[in-house]
Amino acid sequence: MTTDLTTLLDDVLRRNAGEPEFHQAAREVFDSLGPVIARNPRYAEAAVLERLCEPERQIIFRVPWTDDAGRVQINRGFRVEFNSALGPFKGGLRFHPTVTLGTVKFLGFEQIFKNALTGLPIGGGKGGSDFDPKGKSDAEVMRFCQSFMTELYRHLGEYTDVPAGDIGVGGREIGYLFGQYKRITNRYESGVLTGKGIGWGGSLVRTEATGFGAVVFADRMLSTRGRSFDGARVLVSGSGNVAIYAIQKVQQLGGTVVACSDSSGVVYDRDGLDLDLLREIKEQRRGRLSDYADARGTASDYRAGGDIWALAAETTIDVAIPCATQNELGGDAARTLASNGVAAVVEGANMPCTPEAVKVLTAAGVLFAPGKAANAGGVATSALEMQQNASRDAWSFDYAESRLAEIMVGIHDRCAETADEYGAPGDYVLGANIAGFTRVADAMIAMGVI
Ligand code: NDP
Ligand code: 2IT
Repeated sequence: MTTDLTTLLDDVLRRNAGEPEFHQAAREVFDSLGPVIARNPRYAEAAVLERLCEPERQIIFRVPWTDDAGRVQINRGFRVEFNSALGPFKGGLRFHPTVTLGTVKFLGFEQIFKNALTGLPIGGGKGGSDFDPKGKSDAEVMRFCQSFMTELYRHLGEYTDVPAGDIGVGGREIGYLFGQYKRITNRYESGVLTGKGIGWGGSLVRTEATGFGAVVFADRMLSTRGRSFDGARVLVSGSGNVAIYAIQKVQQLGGTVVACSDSSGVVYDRDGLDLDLLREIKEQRRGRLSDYADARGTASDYRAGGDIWALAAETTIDVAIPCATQNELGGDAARTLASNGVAAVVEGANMPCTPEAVKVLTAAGVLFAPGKAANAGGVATSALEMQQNASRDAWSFDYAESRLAEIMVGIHDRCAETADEYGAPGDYVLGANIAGFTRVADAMIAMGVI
């Protein structure tokens, strides 16, 4: 990193004290940008990076709601509208007890570059709450979502800010949020939220998009080394939206996913996971992986509190796809994967690999795809949902999936070509950061100092 960039990063860290995840995301981007700023002094002259690191608007609000026992509960709501140079703020909402402003800022910052990489007209933002949907009744979730939207609606709009799901926010929550927005504004403004139900403005393939897209990206990346998913053995961490559809696409491409996880444990099915059963338990019953293992009997080995990546030392693994949460794959796990012949690690989640893990993997020659490139299929398909809403149209599954695949291959190739152009072939982190940054930076410069 140049001295100028180091000074600038120090300033960002100082101005955003106590936000370690945001620091981590910013540092990774700064680490990549030296060469592009050296080649284009106008980026420094226009203070593009300083502006990029300062969200356009940050909203923090109280969310009061009443639980089923009649007690008043208070949560905190966030929306960080980070950058709208390329389009309306776009990014998911996360409901999880660990959510802080720093979490939302890291996710919003990543989202700027991710959305730019899709080539679609979407800016970057993120939101959420420290509300924990686990163990809550549908009625409690509804009351929480209604209260959350009663405050947030004034900041949203199909041309302003368009949220979607993330951890803890799926079709049920988007339905309640959309209903309250519609009620308050008296507008059927379909394009104000994405991830809607298929019968009322949603897009086919949005549910599958992040997991499918990550595997399409991985497949393209493996092909650069003459490999594929056919016959591959794969680990997918998590067992939520992204994990489930990553598993499905790996299976469709002829691979076997032998394990997945949740925050309580790991299931290891040496001959491959039963996806129908997994979906029934997670999507229909909102159950735990321990329930899956109970239903699967001897075909499944459940390890409470286990570490999914340690399985690479026990059985052959070709590809690892972390799809749970940030910093879930650290240096030790990376060493286990690298020393046991894993060919590729592909981030389905946002920033699941620690900086040390990324260093270990790349030093060992393991292909590594950063989340902002590999998991962009979700938000890209959200933009396709907005496109369908704007034209009052509904595409077929096959057409939407073909658009997704085309976008993912495009992102892969843009990252790979950018890495080549900057003398770092195979460095997808550098390629993603520079390609995403350039698109946003050029738009910001064109629009003047705003
Ligand atoms: P879900 O809520 O559907 O699933 C999250 C999964 O990750 C669950 O299995 C959950 O287990 C597990 N998990 C969450 N936190 C932890 C933790 N601290 N330790 C271990 N496991 C954990 O979320 P998504 O699948 O939508 O999101 C997963 C990741 O993908 C996130 O990083 C998200 O930001 C990212 N992402 C999501 C997109 C989307 O379209 N949904 C798009 C792009 C990225 P448990 O049930 O026990 O909590
Ligand atoms: O991290 C992400 O890209 C998402 N959670 C999806 C965002 C979206 O607007 O579809």
